[in-house]
Amino acid sequence: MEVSKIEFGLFHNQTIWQYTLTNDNRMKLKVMNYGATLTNIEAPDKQGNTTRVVIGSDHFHDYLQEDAYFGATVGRVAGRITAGRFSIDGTNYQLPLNDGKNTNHGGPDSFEHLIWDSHPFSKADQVGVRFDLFSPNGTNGFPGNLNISVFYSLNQKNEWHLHYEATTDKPTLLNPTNHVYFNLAGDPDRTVDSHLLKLASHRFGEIKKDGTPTGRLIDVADTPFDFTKSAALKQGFDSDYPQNKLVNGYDHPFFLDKSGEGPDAVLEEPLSGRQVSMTTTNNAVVVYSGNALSSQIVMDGKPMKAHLGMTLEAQMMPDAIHHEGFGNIILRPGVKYEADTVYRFDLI
Ligand code: G6D
Repeated sequence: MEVSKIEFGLFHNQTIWQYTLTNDNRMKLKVMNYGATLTNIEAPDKQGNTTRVVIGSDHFHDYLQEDAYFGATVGRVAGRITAGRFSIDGTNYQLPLNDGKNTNHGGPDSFEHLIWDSHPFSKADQVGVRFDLFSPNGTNGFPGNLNISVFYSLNQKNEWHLHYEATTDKPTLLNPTNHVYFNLAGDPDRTVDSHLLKLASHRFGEIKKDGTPTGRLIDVADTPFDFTKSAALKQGFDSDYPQNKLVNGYDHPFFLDKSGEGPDAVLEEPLSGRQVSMTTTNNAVVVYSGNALSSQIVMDGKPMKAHLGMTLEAQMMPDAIHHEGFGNIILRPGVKYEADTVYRFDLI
């Protein structure tokens, strides 16, 4: 196994480093210190061909023209916070509104646009990079001086492991995720329509027109949100089911059953034979099927289009601060935040 690095670009006169993590099974992970962002995953198909299986680019400047958070670390709070407002211990906070009347993904120019300190590491059973960020009190309106680290690692079991750690000196909100878009086909022209998804989730979060949760958890039975058995994404693409029509696909949190049996999510692409299984300590996974991707965004010379990739954003339920039962995302002084998500790549 190996970790190597190259100069990937310059941003505000600071060097952007791209690290390549390689294991002995021909799997590669590429990550950069801009946004602690995953820029590529290469994994073999059933014929042994390795190719890109996530949306990304080998050219740093592509990331400066896109607002789709490709592979980015998202925070302090992934997803929307209604009206960008919340209170903790009786103190009210107002965040900048960067998504209509709400705040999305931690507000403008957040984790995904910052340069993180990067520290490669190599252990007997894994190679990786630790990214560190200091987010000062008041950043985008969030209270507390926050120190956060994101550990990316790759092992010999073809597992991409994301480990998060954070501390704060004042009560604040924290609900980070990674915004990777998978497309396991390895063909940049093929959408994820025929990708098969299985989720260990019997309830999904209903959303409003503006993308914020209503607070209702809806049973997936007899809806295009039923992925309790493996099903093709396209069941929600041409559906007239109101929650699919609202967003032209999926842009929804799935509340995980946490039954303790098997992975929380399994995504498969039958032609290539590739499979990725996800397990997380979080209580939800947001499935966004790239509905808004358009040819205005070009990555690696390829124009984007709707449904060219889909996310499995492991996180606590969006807008949790406003909905009972969505989980706790308040981080307090003296508590060490920790979360883990593992994506394991196999062949069907
Ligand atoms: C859109 O509503 C979607 C989000 O879920 C997604 O994260 C973003 O595009 C990239 O805002």
